[in-house]
This record gives sequence, structure tokens and C-alpha cells, in this order.
Amino acid sequence: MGNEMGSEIGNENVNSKQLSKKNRKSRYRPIWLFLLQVFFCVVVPALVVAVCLFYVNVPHRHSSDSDSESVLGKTESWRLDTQKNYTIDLDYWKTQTPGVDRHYYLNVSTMSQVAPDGIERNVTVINGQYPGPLVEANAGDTLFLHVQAQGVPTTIHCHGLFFNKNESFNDGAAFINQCPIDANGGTYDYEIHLDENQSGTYWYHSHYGAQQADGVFGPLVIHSARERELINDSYDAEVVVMVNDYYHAMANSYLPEYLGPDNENTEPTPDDGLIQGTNDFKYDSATYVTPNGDTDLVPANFTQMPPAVFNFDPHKRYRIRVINAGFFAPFNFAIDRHKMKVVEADGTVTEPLELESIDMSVAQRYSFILEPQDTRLSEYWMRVRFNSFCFAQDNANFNTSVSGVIRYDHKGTSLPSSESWEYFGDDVRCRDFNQTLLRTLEGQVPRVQNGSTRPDVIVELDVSFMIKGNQLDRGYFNDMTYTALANSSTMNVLAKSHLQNSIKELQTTQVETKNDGQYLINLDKRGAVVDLIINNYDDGAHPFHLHGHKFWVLSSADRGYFKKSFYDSDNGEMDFTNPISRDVLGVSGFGYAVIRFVVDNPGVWPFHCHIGWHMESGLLLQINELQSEYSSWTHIPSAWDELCQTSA
Ligand SMILES: [Cu+2]
Repeated sequence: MGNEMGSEIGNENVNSKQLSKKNRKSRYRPIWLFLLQVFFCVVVPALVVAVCLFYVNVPHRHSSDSDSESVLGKTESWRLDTQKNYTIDLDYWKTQTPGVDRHYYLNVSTMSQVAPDGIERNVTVINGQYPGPLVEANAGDTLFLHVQAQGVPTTIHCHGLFFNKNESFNDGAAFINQCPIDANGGTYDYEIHLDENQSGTYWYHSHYGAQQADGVFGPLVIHSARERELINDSYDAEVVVMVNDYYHAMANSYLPEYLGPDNENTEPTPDDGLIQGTNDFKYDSATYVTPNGDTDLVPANFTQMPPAVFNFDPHKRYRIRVINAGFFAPFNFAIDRHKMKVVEADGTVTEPLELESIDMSVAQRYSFILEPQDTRLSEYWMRVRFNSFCFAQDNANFNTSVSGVIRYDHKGTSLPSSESWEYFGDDVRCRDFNQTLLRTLEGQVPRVQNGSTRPDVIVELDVSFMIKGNQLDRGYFNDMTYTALANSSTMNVLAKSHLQNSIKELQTTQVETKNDGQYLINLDKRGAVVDLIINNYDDGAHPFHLHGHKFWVLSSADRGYFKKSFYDSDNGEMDFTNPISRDVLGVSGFGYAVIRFVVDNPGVWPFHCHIGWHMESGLLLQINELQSEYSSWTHIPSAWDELCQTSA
């Protein structure tokens, strides 16, 4: 609005100059004409300027739908231009060979009066824009993230990356892999040597408290010629589609009630869902529910925003990379009259799987090749349906059907009239789709040396939410709920004070230790095959994420509990061939899963539910992998140690 008004003021100035010239010529005209000229040359422009300034200083309240035209097509300075930024330049990446240094500068700060969906709120964002920019590299490159914190502490975690060149200290989980970057202009440079064999769709986000939900996240894509070859499809265009649930207030404002006494894990329900950081939220002052029921938070300003628009070329074949970058809510994703040939899940190339829609838990990613089923229309709806069955409470603000527009005729402005695929949603369960449909291309589950289906190490994890001390409901793995260290990180302690500390000393040989609020699974034998058996005794689904690895999904079930005899049965309860290997798996309420990984990556790796609220409730443990190796590293930068000194 500021720019628009500025240009109007400018035009008035030009007009008054033109009138002034005429005025000089008219000095011998009658007095009434002179007064008329004064009126038009001075009084009218002054009034116009005054009115303009009034509107610049006092923004419209609740501008109505009729104002939406003026917003469409105009980009606010705080809004990232995702049409440009999230479109991948495939031709460029095809010319790149691995081994390049890629530098990104990420400045984290809090801004006020930002309105991704039209409702103004404070956000914490990267480089002053919402959402975060696309970060890209080739497999085998070195990725530098130069992060600066301005006004808020932060850390950046690259979700799904292995950090397997002895770089666990750059994983970014606050109080686990590092101390936070100091709020007062503190900096840290993440230098990540990317694995030559890791590629696909990832994302990065703040791993400090609940900060991710406030806007510190963005897509991360690792390109690879080998991956394109494996996918073996002649796609010639690529787009990232980033979807997230969205709240109308800072995440921390919900925590006192959520984590407070007598709240039985009733998570705050989102107000909205965004595609590419935008949505056409329908504001109605009569029915609007203010965050936390705080009546002071009636929106001062509302601007109707447009839905996400994708301008596609009908002659191109698209690879779409979808990311659930949300904090809490899973969704179903579909595009009218287009099928999706899934070719990648969490960075793993899959055997092609054709679907009409796909369910995605928080933090999961899929790539699919877009397969138009007809070309009669020039616009089609992209549909994101959040599953309200997953919410503990209703939120009248949240229209759980969020839409984007795919436009083949870029000059068109009309909304699609396309029809949806049949949708069986709002399932009576909250779960991933049947994961046995997904197969790792050319994959093979690792086995122990004698070829047995059983692993070297089995860890059984019972998941629950329990009310214990002070009437507080917390998330538990077995009998442990996580609480962060106050002034250090687990890895600082275990790497630098490995012979004497209060968490886990190097000479300790137990697989499981539980000291100082830190539940560790200690894996000391390189090459060992490890299975985590996750029995979910909670009624809610949990998307579990392991840092530093992908895991093989040997088994997952919506109901029941795992029996070890399944290892020896041929009844299909387990799969030791080529099931999916990924880094996030949703485990249904009262269901279970068995996941496998190999001990080959020294470091401290969180294993946690990726629902931000549940992580705040303590549903997190740490894999302490090859401590004998990482505690002898001499290459950890001194800047990493210093983070703990400034935050202490
Ligand atoms: Cu959870």
C-alpha cells in the first residue's frame, strides 16, 4: 500500500507543477480566477496529500473482499517470491558437477505486522521473509549455512542430512548437538560435507524450542545425476511445494497452557494451513477465534490474500517435491485430474507408485511425476486436506481444506472448476498410508553377519503420555521424558568430558543410560545392526524422526503390539527385502513399528516425535553412536565450543 500511495502523491506534485506554470502566465487575469487557481493548485493538492498521509499511517481495518484485487499479483516485501524461489532451475543443475562450495546466508530475526494469510502477527523468519528460501546443492558439494541470530537465539537443523563426514556437531539440535546461537547478533557457520550418495528432498528448520512454528524453515534439495538416472523419467521441470499448518500467534504463547497442569496432551489446533506460505484465509469478525482465547488479539488489520498459484507449462513434464513443513498436522495431498507417480520418499528413490492422493505426516517429503489425465481445463485445484481426526480440539478458524491453483494458461485469472478425485478422508484414524506400498528401488535391508533376520541390538521403546509430577502431562519413551540441559549440549559434554561427566562416561558399557534427564541409547560397535521396536500406547499418532540416518521400515501396523516371534515367521508381519527406507515414519495410535539402521555414523542423534508440541513435552531420546570415535575428534571448530560459553 505504501508504494501505491507514494506514487499517487508523486502524481499530485507533477500536476501542481503544471498548474503553477499556467499560473505564471495568468498574472493579469481577474481576482476570482486567481482564487480559483489557488484553490486547485494549493488547497486541493494539500488535501489530497493529507488524505494520503492519513491512509499511509492508519492502515485499513478489515478491508473487505472488494479490496482483494489490489493485493493479487503484488508481493509484500516480507513475502518470499516462492513462484520464483521454489522453482528449480533443472538445466543449471544438470550442468553442475559435485565438489562445489555452496554458501547461504541466513539471518534469523523477529518481525511484527506480517500477514502470510492476511491476519497480522509477529513471526520469526529468515532474511526478513516468510517462508524461508530454497537451499540447494549437489550430492558431494560442501554446503555452508552462515547463520546469524538477531534478537532471538536459534539453531538450524538440516532435516534428513546424514552429517556423516564426522560432522554430527553441525546437526543443529539445540542442547543436543550444540548450544544455541546467541540472540545478540551471534553467528555460527554450519559447514556440511554432503554425502556423494545422498540426494532428494529435505528441509531445514530451527531446532530451538518451538521456533520452527514461527517461520524459521524452508526447503532443502540435494541434486544428483545418479538420482535422476535412477528415477529414469524424462521430467523437464521441477517445483517445490511446501505446505505447513499455521497458527495466528507465536508458538511460545500456547506453551504455558499446553504444558501446564491438568492439560492431558490437548495440543493447540492450527488456525490455518499454507501452501507456499500463503492461503486465502476467510476472516469473519463474528466467528473468529482469537489465539489462546485472548480477546486482546482481535486482528487489527486483515488483508485478503490470494491462494498459492502455480504457473505450469502444458508442454512440460513436472517433478513435484512436496514437503510437510508443519508443526502438528498431517494432510492428504492431491491435484484434480492429475495422477502422481511417486518416485521419492524422504530422499529415497522408490519403485514408481501411482496414486491419486497421498497422506503425509509432519516432516515427510515425497517427489512425484505429475501425470495429467486430461487437458480440457486450463486451471486445476491442488488440494491439501488436513485430517481433523488428528486434532484433540476444534478450531472454528481452521478450514481444513486448503487449495492452490495450477494454471496452464498464465493469462487466465479465473478459479478452477475442476473436480476432485474421490476422497475418503477425515479418516477415523490418523496415520501414514500403507507404507508397504512403497519399495526402495534396488534396496536391500542390511542383515547381521550370519544372515539372521534378527539384529545385533534390539531396543524396545514404549511410547506414552503420562501425568506424573505436578499434574503435568509429558511424553515418555519407556519411563523417560526429555528435559534439555540448561547450559550445555549433550554432545559438548560427551565429546569434551568423555572420561568424567554426569550423563555417560566413555567407559560405561550399558546400551541404555538415563542420567540428568538424558535418555541415551549407546551404540559402540561400528557396523552393528540395530532395531528399534516402537510400541505406541498413546491414542495419538506420532511421526518419529531419527537424525543422522535413514531407517528401514521392517514392520508397521495400525493396531496391536509387536511380538519378537514375528522375526521368525513367514506371515508377512516383517519385510527383510526392500521396504521403504526413510527418516520420518508415522506410528498410529495403539499401533507399532520396527525400524532398522546400521551403526556407522559417529555422533549424538536425536530420535523424537516431529510434532513440535510433543517434542516440547519431552518425547525425545538420543542415540549416542560411537562415542569412542567422536570424543577423539580434533577437527570440531572452536566456534562450536564457544556457543556454550556465550549461552551459559
Ligand atoms: Cu508425537
